[in-house]
Amino acid sequence: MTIPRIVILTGAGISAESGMGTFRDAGGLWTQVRLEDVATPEAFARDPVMVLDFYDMRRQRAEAAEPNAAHYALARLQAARPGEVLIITQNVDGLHEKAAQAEGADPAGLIHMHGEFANGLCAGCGHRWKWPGGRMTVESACPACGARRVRPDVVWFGEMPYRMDECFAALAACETFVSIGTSGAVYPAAGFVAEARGAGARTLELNLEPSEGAHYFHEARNGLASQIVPAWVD
Ligand code: BJW
Repeated sequence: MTIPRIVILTGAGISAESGMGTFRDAGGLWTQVRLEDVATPEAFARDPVMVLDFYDMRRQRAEAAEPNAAHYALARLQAARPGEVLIITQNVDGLHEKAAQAEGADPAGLIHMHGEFANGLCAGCGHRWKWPGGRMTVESACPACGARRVRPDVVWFGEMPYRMDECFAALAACETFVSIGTSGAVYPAAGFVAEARGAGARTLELNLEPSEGAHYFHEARNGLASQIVPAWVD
């Protein structure tokens, strides 16, 4: 991809109206389950059955979910401006891809910095592959090395998010940075606005309410993603 003019960071809030739930809102995932019990490499080493069951339940919900008006609006923007719009998503649910396919947007304009439910990862050899469907269990074997240490290809706390060099290069060169549906509580994504603004980008937050980092943005619009994202795009 050429250097994009617009970089868009998305978080759980963009998928909330597709039924995916968020992490830190009232009733969010981390108010129901301790993240230390399910979203760290140590948790997987301690209790792989519980961690795999937790992710199987969420993978099934994601497979059944449909994009909402916000995902479609971003995909339309990408399709209308080929190569100019990069979406960096923290979400692992696959809803940006479904929208991109429907709107004819190039999937190369999407970075999954926290991985994808749709893939398996071998905790032994690091091989990543498209998960064929069905349950991921402690009996599942890596197709590359045969180890029975298969886990979802998602980035847990203490792990390095994916494709950070590409993200920071795009943030340093973009004209506009837009953050959608993210609380700004998790790094390195929470630092993207400062990075882009420091390099001269215009910055905009689209979120239900002001996020933890709202003061870093030039402009903020608050409301439901399904309404404020299409309004910004169109
Ligand atoms: C709506 C809406 C609607 C609702 N419309 N809006 C101190 C101690 C220990 C560690 C650290 C530390 N300081 C920093 C760290 C590092 C740590 C970290 O940030 N910890 C914080 C808790 C402090 N980060 C890491 O470990 C990361 N790795 C790392 O830093 O590597 C080193 C490195 C250094 C330098 C450069 C590069 C790397 C890895 C973080 C991995 C996060 N993983 C998870 C789980 C993924 C798999 C899974 O799904 O289970 O990622 S945690 C979870 O949080 C998930 C999300 O992607 C992420 C962010 O959440 P998000 O999307 O913002 O959701 P919410 O719920 O927080 O917010 C939703 C927002 O939407 C809200 O604002 C609502 O208002 C809004 N909303 N409905 C519009 N309808």
